[in-house]
Amino acid sequence: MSGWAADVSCSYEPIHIPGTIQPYGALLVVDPALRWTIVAASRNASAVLFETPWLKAIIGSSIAQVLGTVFAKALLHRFHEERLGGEAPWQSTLTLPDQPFSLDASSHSHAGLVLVELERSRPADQAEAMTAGRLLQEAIVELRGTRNSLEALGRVAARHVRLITGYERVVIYKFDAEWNGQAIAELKNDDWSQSLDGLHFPASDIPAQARALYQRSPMRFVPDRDATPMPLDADPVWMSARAAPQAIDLSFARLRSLSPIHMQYHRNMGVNGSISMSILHEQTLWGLVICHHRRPHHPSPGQRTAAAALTDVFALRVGSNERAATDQARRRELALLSALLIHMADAEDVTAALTEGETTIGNLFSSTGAAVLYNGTVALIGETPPETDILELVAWLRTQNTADKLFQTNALSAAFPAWTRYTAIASGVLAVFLAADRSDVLLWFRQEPQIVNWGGSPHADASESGSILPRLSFERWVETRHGVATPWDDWELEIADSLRHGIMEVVIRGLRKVADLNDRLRQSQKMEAVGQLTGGLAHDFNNLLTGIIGSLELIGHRLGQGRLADLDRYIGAAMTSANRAASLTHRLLAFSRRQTLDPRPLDVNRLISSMEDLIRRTTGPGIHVETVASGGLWRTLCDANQLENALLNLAINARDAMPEGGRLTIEATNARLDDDYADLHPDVIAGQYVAISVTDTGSGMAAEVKARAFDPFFTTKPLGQGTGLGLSMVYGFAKQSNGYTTIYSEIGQGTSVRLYLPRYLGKDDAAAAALPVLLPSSQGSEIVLVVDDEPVVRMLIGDVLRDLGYAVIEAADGAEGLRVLDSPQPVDLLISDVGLPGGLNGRQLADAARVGRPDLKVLFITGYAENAVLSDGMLAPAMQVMTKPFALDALAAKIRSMM
Ligand code: BLA
Repeated sequence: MSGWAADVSCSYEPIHIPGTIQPYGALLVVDPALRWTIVAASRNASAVLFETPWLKAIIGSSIAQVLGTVFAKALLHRFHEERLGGEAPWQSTLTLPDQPFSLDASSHSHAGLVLVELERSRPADQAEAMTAGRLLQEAIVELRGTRNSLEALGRVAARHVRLITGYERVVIYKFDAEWNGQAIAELKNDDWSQSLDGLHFPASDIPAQARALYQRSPMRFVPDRDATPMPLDADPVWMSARAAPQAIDLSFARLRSLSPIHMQYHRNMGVNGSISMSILHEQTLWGLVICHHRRPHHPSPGQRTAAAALTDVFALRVGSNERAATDQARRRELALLSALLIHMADAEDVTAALTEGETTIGNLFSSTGAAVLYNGTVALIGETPPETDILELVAWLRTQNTADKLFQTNALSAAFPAWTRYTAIASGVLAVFLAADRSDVLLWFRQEPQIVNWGGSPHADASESGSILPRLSFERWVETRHGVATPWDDWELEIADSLRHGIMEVVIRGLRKVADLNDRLRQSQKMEAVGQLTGGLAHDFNNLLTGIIGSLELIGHRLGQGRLADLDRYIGAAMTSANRAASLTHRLLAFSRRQTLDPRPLDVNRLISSMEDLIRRTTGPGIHVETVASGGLWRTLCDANQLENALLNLAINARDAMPEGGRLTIEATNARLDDDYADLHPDVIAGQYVAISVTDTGSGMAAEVKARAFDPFFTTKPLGQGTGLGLSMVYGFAKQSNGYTTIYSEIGQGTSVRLYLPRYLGKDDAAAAALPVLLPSSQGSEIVLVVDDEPVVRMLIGDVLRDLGYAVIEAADGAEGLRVLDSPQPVDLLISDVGLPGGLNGRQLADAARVGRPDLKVLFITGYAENAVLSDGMLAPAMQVMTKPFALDALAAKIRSMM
């Protein structure tokens, strides 16, 4: 029987026994609609709650009568604030009057009921929780410092979870795209010979309904596999009055019994006590941290909480690791794409451009082979089936999903059995049709992943009654798989589509100028720099997130304990971290945006010092960053964002030239290029400049490298590490700003790139002056028209303006705005979103308004995607742009400066 059939069959398996719990704690079920009466309870409730279990009626009492009013009030409060979700139950401790022990409570609401689970604290719990907290801290420090390798990170996490909880074996389990999984790390007792490390397990071992639950509910805990389940008793009157008298849903109860078939699995594996915790990455179940013990094992609540927190930190760290890995692969393919397109723009022959020379389409997508069918000819690269079979395949492909430009599968033989004999080299295929007639096509092939080490045979056994049973053995079971290749990634499909687009534009429509490619390439270069940045920042980001989550957790904890004294401190810490994270994101977005050129008088010292932090984070701890601001620095006129972009590119180059660490100096000084210098350099105009140098102590460049350093696409970085556009962009930017770029470099000493930007002598621009401390308020009663389709944004802007003393008129779209502007209504300033519904965008609105009101001042506010509307060069006079998101005081300052 195949694994797939088992997955379907297992997905009907009930994932717990309804109506029973594990006996290590007690469960109370409360109906909020019935005045918070306890309507059901586990049969052990009074034994767990009371030292002397006299016959106290629990069912039928209110939760306040049994657990006290303080607890009941807090519970009610959380319920009304909807802070009792099963995903994040409320953890608290309470002590009942006259009872010598305290209770650890976990409460959540689900399906209209509130479930309170109580576990008696043991004498050692408090001390164990303290130790667990300390160990958790150590674990986080080590996880932060671990290099970007999944296995290394997994081992660190597993080792610390084991230290914190005392389990004999901890496994990090990762799902693949088909929900099969692999134990990617294992730490265990030496005397336990069974090893799961590296083994794969089929999807049916953790079937779909279990995965769906684990995505929402973070932990499964079984202290004793063989404990006798404890039944739930319910008030029969209440039960029969239920609209649908079904069992109480225990999905999110931490005490719930686990599926019997899974307990059998543990018996077969020799496991008794266990915990598994969900590793969530971008809202999906990435994997599990699985803990095993051969005997019963009962870590305390504090230890479990610490292990869960560590799992979350691991998930964050893994998330950034995966992003970095994808970024790197994507950047490599982007560089190849750029090279292919350039190649294409110069070449006469499409097929030759794609298949000959150093870079061919065969280099893309880790393919075994590729083919180009163009203009009736066929060219093959790498390992492929013979031409006749390829023609047969293409004839079939042309009949598939005829509306799509791309076709892809990672299991070709299943759909096209004629190719079953080629699975060893072509079990996956990606096809890109160049035009709608499907005559021309590019193909890539992938081979199957050969061998899988399963933990026991993945082909489930059926019992006599036909139900599927867990396997008996977990020994290594080697399978050679046929007919399935690694799936094509979404971003690979995107790149394939860009290539198709590029070929159509460049060749088929005859646009052979490199200039036509510039826009696309500039954007891909930016994406590359963003990738670099993200890689560098993700780490920091996680630190910040940890700060936020940690503080919030502490706040939650203290609130739970009713300790309100020190909360300000944690709220402050969380806010600080959140603000820092927000400013990093903001930078990143500003950077990746297609910019509208907006040259302004600029204080370079200020710009450099505002970037210092970002540069330091990008270059990493091995590089000492120093910025030198000289007094009396002249101002210059340029686009601040482009200058930031240039400096960042230079810093990244410098970092790459100093793999062993070193010093990076950024310095701004006044400079005079005199006539002698201008005579020597024909393109230089003598005059006053602001000179910004970026100097490293790295490997330096040889003369021939230096000579070509500004050429587009010239790069010294290994294939895949850069498109080579960094320096040429810097060069282009300086030229555009009427300045120059020079390089001084010596092998073994370092490199210094210097940007000369012309001195600006004009009137000071208010926006570039020092930031105002107080919100500037209106002088008279000027009138502002605000056009934005987003009501919340419109309201916020309106409120700020009114606070400042302006009169405000609001409009929800371009047409409504234009009606106001076409009327005699005086308007001093138009503030408009660029992207507006209803056929008239902000730019068109402003242009239309200026026909009748040529002096109207306009402030555009734009989001990321809309900037292109403004991007054809510079803005008309008295028009300015602000990009969302912005701080409200920055908006106020901008408006004041325009009035
Ligand atoms: C649940 N199966 C699970 C869980 C794990 C595994 C970790 C989560 C519950 C827990 O915390 O124990 C599987 N455990 C593994 C794997 C490793 C491991 C792969 O240690 C390897 C390192 N299981 C079967 C078959 C069926 C099945 C054939 O093998 C179905 C017929 C079902 N597994 C099954 C069900 C659950 C489960 C129903 C849900 C248990 C529950 O949450 O109630």
